[in-house]
Amino acid sequence: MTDASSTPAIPVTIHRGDYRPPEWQLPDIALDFALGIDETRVTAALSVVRSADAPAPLTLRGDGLTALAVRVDGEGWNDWRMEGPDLVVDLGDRTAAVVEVETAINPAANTQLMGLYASNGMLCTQCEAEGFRRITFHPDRPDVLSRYKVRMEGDKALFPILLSNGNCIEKGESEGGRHWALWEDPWPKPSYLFALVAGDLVVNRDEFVTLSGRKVELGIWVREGDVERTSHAMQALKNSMKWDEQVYGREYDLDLFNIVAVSDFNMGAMENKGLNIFNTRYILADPDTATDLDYDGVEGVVAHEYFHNWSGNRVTCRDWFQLSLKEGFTVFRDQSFSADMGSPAVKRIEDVRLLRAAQFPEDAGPLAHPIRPDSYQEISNFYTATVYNKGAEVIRMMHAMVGAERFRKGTDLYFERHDGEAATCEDFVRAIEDGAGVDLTLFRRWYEQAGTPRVTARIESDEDTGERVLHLAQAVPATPGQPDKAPTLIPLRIKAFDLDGGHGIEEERLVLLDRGEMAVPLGHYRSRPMLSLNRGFSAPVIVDFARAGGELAWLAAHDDDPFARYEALQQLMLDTLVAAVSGETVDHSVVIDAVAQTLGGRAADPAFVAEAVLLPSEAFVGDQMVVVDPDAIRRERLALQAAIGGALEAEWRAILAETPPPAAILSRKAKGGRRLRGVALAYLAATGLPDTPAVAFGIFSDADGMTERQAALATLAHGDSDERVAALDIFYQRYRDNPLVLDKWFQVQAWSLRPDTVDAVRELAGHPDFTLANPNRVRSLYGALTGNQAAFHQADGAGYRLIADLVIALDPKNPQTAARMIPPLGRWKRFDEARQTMMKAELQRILAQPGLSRDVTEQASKSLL
Ligand code: 0A1
Ligand code: ZN
Repeated sequence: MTDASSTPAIPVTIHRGDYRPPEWQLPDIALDFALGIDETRVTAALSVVRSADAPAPLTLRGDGLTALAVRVDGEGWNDWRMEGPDLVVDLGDRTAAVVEVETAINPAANTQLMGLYASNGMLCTQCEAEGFRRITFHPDRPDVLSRYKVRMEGDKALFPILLSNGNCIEKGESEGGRHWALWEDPWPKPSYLFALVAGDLVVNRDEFVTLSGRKVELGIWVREGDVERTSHAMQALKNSMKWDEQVYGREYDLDLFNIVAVSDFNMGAMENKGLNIFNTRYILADPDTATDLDYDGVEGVVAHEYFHNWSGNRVTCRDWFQLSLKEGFTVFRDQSFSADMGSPAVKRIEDVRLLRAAQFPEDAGPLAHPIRPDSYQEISNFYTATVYNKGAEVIRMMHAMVGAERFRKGTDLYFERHDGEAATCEDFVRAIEDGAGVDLTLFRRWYEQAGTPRVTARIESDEDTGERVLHLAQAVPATPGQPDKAPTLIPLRIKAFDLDGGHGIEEERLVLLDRGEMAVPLGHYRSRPMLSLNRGFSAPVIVDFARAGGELAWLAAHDDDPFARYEALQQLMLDTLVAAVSGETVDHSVVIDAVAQTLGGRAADPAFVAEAVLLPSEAFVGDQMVVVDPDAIRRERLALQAAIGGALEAEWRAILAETPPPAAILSRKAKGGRRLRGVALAYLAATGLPDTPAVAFGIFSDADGMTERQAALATLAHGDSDERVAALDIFYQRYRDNPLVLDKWFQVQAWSLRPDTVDAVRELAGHPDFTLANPNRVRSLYGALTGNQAAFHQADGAGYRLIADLVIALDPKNPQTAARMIPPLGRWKRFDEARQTMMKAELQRILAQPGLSRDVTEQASKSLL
């Protein structure tokens, strides 16, 4: 198998409407692996049962495979042929048979990291979405579920540990220093949940007793030397298991739950049944090497993969168009879990920030698609912020409309109805309707329509009677392939504050905006009430609401919903920045006063305060503009930062003068305290006061953990001091052998606000520690650059060129990761003509490459539309 030949760039479009049930079912599969790094022999025995009425050939999908032998019911079989990469076996009029196929694969040559591949001498698998067909011929579609028995044999010295799904039912030694193990998974599962790991690993063992008293053995497998860094992941796993019992009534269903961490992985982690495989980034954490945010990432991803055991594995997806069925729901579940483990308000702020940073731009660009897409060329391209994060928002809205108790009735019904099945998004919505007793007819449009709805709000006042009416209007913008949109059901939590007293403050209510325009009577007020709208971000929409002066500042200080307070202050900052970028003279004092006021609450909730006083990102400011001007945004944002930094210098210094909480303490308060110190340092440094590099270097040197150390390093990296050079060098020397920390070293340099960042990134790509073979490393350098708006959009187009060069170099090795670098180039419509021309030229240059993968072809060609 060679990687180049395995993904032909034939742009075949698959349509959701073309779904047909499978013609053959495969109730049982026995796999036999003779393991080797350069060659692994796979014998698959598929018991097949015809489900079609009439004889039909058995089509087994392959990707880069050759059939070395085919047998049917134990006999050599000649009635088969290759159709492109697939194996078609003619079984005549048989209705059942055992089809055996032998293949040989080369894990060491598998740089795509899909199927069976080698990573640091260990063998592991990644099968979602369509990687199983790179291991053996198989229908490889999620609606074909089988019980798996897996036997593997290999050199005991190279592969002392042999793992697969389910339980190990037998093992033994064989000749020539080899050994073997037999695993059996009693739960029928689709092929994308198959997993195998063989390597030299050590384990952190623990156990969990389920609600019904069953003992589950837990294991987190890592490389020697890493086991000390797995305790946070283990605690997160046990907390997740308990939470899913308490909140969703879901119990774990095997005697064993294993997690393996690998350093070469395309995504975050994978929920294979009973054998989750993780990017090391989401398992390993200790105070010296991981920041508080890294810790939260571990907790969230461990929970996410664990929750998939029910939302994804026990109930899986009928086809890949239903991906949000498992992903949107599971993200909602992991978000709720993390909120319960920490601060709900801060978690909501982080989730909304991510949605706005990653999903809103996607929904506004050429790659916009509904959470349940209608078509795709390469399914790997649809593991998107839309399917995951907007998908989670859609579930959250249903939760908000019916309340926790009725929502639980709905999910209970969903799991009961569809356990063991491959279901659809429609099945989920119907279960919520039936279980919770709600009509979601109109709400279903969230599954059909792409684009972020825009809600326009206006308060009409009758000065004589004091009556106030809120007028709401909604519009969903046109997106590729969807020129006309219909109104959908938008649940908006609102509250009106009466400043004149007397008439009493209204309780919060949930307004269901279920038509194009709607009037909501607010009651009688002597003066215009302060209106808090879309509280808690109850709907993933953009709100246009012209506010009276001072309203945002009042809400930032007084709203009783912390998210709404955050939102008001952000809007105030955003309005100020947009005005400044548009050339208006702005008065920074309103923002400064609001920041000062918010800082007053820092003792009670430092984490919230840290989030609230942070300036909106450059990209988010850009999203408010018709034509993004990256240089002006950079300039004005730095100016506002410096103004806040200077005006409140004493507070920032006071915060930094306090003794930081010890890094090993991970309480909400300790994490919040560190976060606020990072923000304080950034504000102070923005002033450019001469002592700030020394202050940052002091924090860097004194830090007893990575949160403070990285914050100080990132601040220094923006500047031009000797301390910058020294800190980068110290950091590198100290952590050069720790890949996850070295990623941070690349990342802070690519995030830098220095004007020479693009050149620095180009140079770092030639650093001996840089490699295209490791997706984390690629993201730490190039991913960070695309997130650095003014650098990526540097006026001479050097940033665009660098990303296009990367895509071209990476595509032959790892098309999935290469394709994920393209969307930033696809945002060209939002920029000036010169930048548009250069961005399009780079997309065209990519498309002109011969032998391009399907992944990159789809993303680059759609990005030009
Ligand atoms: N289902 C996983 C995501 C995932 C998807 C594709 C992969 O292939 C490289 C890997 C992981 C999740 O949601 O966590
Ligand atoms: Zn997932």
